Amino acid sequence: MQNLEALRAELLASFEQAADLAALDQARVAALGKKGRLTERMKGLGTLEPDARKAAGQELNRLKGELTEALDARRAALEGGALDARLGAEKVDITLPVRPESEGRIHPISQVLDEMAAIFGDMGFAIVEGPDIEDDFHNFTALNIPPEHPARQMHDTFYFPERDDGSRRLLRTHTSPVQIRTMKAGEPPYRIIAPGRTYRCDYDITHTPMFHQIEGLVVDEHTHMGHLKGCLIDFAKSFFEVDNLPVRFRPSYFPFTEPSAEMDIGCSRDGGVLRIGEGADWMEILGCGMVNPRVLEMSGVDPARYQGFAFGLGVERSAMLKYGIPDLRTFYDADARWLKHYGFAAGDVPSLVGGLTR
Ligand code: 2NM
Repeated sequence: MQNLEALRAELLASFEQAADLAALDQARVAALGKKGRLTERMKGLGTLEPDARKAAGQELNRLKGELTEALDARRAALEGGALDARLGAEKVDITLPVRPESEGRIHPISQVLDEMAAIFGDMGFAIVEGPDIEDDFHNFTALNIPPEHPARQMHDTFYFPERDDGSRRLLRTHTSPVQIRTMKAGEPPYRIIAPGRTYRCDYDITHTPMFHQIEGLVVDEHTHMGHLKGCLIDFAKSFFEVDNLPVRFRPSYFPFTEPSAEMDIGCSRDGGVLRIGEGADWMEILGCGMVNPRVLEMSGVDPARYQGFAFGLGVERSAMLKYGIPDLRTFYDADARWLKHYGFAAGDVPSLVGGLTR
């Protein structure tokens, strides 16, 4: 057995030199296979005297164990190297469309909802959702809308059939019931926006029976009209991407706020083209006000301790103004050419860091 050490070195070297898994397997067969170099040595043990055979057998077995370990280690290294090489060679651009020929577009409503969520999210608002099917209390009563109010009439609100107890459920006519539910569910302070679908029994050139709103609510111990103005002015500048946007607040009336106001932004309509942020004209963009103490009370919030502001705006109308879409009814025609023209590329997710629109 004097040249066992030489065989060991030779076989170990043959494993190390194997450049890939196939070459390593060849080296394994040449060493440990049926007719391998080590196997041949083991077969030769039978010709030895018993004492010598025992010692030589132990030596060969030890070497076999060592070679098997070396093989495993080299195999693991080659496998790892193969994976590294594959990872290095294969590149996947996860920002590409799933199919290069993909023509999908983000609908302007989704785009504007995402933009508004980015703006209010950046100001610290949480986004809250609620059911489309509501009851009288959350949609009307808690909002201080009296029983004889025209909004409650059959021809303005979609009602479901009467139930056994005489109550009727309805499709929410605004997202305000989400604010009511939020107030009833937890303690102030609240700082939320409620985006979503709303329904009114109306269809003409400026109304569709389903449309979208975003409403906001901020309630704390010392929230005041200055907060309302600062928040909504910042929002409008950010949304319309105009730094010195002219704004004004006009007194208005809503049952759920007192005082109430409507917010206008400056614009021009010279030659029939609307330009936002310049000129002598005004354009109404949203309604707002200080939450009526009666609304706070009906929602379980102590009006002697807390006060706040709320606002609401139409998403379709905002999209039309910002992106120059002339006809409301085209939003829901499901016309692929319209969507290709007015839609947005997937992956262009609005953020204040990247710019709302690129
Ligand atoms: C508007 C205008 C003004 C409003 C009020 C509330 C609530 F639930 F807090 F009382 N939510 N939304 C509100 C206030 C909505 O839409 C034009």
